Amino acid sequence: MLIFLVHVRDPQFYALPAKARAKNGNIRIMGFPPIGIMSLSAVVKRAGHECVMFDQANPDTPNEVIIEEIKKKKPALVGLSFLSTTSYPYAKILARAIRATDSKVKLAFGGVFASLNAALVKQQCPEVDFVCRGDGEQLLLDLLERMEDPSTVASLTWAKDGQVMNNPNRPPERNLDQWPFPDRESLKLDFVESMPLDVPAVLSMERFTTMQTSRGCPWSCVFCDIPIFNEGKWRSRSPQHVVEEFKYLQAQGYGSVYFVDDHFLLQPRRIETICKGINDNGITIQWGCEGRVDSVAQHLFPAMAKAHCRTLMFGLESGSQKILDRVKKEQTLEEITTAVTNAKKAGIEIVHGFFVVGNPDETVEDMRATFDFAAKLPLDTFGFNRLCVYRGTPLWHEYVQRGLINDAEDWYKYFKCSAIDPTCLPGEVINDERRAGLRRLFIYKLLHYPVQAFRLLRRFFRYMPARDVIYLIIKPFLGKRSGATKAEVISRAVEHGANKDAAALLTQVSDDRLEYVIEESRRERLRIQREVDGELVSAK
Ligand code: B12
Ligand code: SF4
Repeated sequence: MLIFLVHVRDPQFYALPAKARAKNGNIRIMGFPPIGIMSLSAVVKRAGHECVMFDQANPDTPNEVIIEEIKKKKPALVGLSFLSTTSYPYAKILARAIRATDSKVKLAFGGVFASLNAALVKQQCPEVDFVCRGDGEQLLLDLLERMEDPSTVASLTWAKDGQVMNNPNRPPERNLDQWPFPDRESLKLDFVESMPLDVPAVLSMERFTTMQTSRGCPWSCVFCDIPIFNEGKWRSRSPQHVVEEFKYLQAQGYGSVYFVDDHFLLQPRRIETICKGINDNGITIQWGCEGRVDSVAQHLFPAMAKAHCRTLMFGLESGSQKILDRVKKEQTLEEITTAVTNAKKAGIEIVHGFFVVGNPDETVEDMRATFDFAAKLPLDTFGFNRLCVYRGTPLWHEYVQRGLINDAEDWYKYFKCSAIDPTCLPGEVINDERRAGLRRLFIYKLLHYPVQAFRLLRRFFRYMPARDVIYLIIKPFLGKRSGATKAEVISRAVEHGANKDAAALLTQVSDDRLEYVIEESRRERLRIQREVDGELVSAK
């Protein structure tokens, strides 16, 4: 069977570098590769099917081209894969456009958002035949076998005689080693390593890819839906399987890998074996991962550094214990300090802290404590996102109970908590405090960690236009009216207020307006891209 798989992207989260072609002719993208569809492509191809992938980050394959290809090649199934609430509007529009031109082709949705809202998605998008919940590997194989009567395909939501059917869940697959490595060869795209942070910086132009060595997380922070998606379980590939993939990637010329695992640091023995395997096999790829600060694997940070772990990212969230407890993070300020210090002492080059501001019950003093705490930690980089609430999380349930959210009407909307929760500070106050906090933090870092600050700036200047680096540094000092640089607008300026607001608002636009709004924003993005390309050409 011929299957099309499309990774539906939210344009805020990738960019085309100015020199857009790699030596091998592939288009170069700053961002993460679509590992979800790449994993599925490898699985269906091994089973003897044909598979064509499309990634919406590729300017050569906009919706119109995908639809033309569907008309021409008549695939048996088109799978649309998307991650989050903010990409759902784009997926809806594409699904409807496909259905408008082909009434027969089978359409499937998959990914975290679709999984957690399957029945509602099926009702709102009747043009989509199947909503696939959770892991897709075995599910897709089963579906391809039983597409005409999918009543026995576990974890599938579909409709029979106008009734939405939720087939029972399949148990989370424990044997992840059975699946082939993702199909990274079939997309004409090369990804370069952009900084996986909320700044539009590139830290290396090495050929970059992602890997998933484990799935899930057994904690239950109130704002996170990972434990729900994975039924509170953590599952992993064997260290040998991970090292084999590293060997393969090294042979393919990759220089940098980021693990999309939710908590890589969970099992010490596994980490130790992976690090040993990397060294024993002469692998030189630099890699990065995320984990919790209460990890019992911290004695292995030196071994990780020796095995080329270059980036370690922690979900630190807040510098106020009261707020850490409120969001049920189950970690202490002491644990944060210890983990960050241990990682730096071990020689890990970039230690990053993810923080959230705009939490329930957070006061101005709590926010100030967060920035002052972050300033004193030996972190190399940091990001301060506004807290948002997603359907399915414990915080969502709390908001429904408190009457702040109407589950039936709001399920597909993306809210900053401060927009709906009166126990949060107002948005303006949060933004003002964040700007002031960043100013204090920058000054503190320059005075107390000059070498670290210098190294970071040197990295920025190496890969970004000088004016953008300067802008990035002075932005917090410019006050409220500072806009984005052009490079920021077209890049992963995730935390640029206006972009984030636009992404959030798009989830609240009525279905009739969606198409128009998305088309307008696509045009604007293209215009900016052309303008920037034009400027770069004339500068040469
Ligand atoms: C890497 C990552 C990113 C990266 C890269 C995204 C990319 N384009 O590849 C970056 C940093 C850009 C990012 C940004 C954001 N992310 Co993010 N991200 C992740 C992360 C950590 C891993 C995703 C991943 O690669 N998984 C590995 C692959 C193999 O899994 P998968 O894609 O889910 O696919 C599997 C199944 O879902 C299924 N499947 C998927 N598609 C299909 C299709 C079919 C037909 C079938 C049958 C099956 C199927 O099969 C696959 C194999 O089993 C997840 C957490 C997580 N564990 O999922 C959060 C996560 C998806 N992100 C999240 C969020 C909120 C965001 C942002 C909105 C953050 C923000 N506020 O700015 C943005 C929006 C991004 C967007 N809309 O595109 C949330 C989503 C919550 C929600 N309900 O909306 C998650 C769940 C994290 C969390 N709990 O907060 N993200
Ligand atoms: S530790 Fe991280 S992945 Fe686990 S529930 Fe909390 S935020 Fe989610």
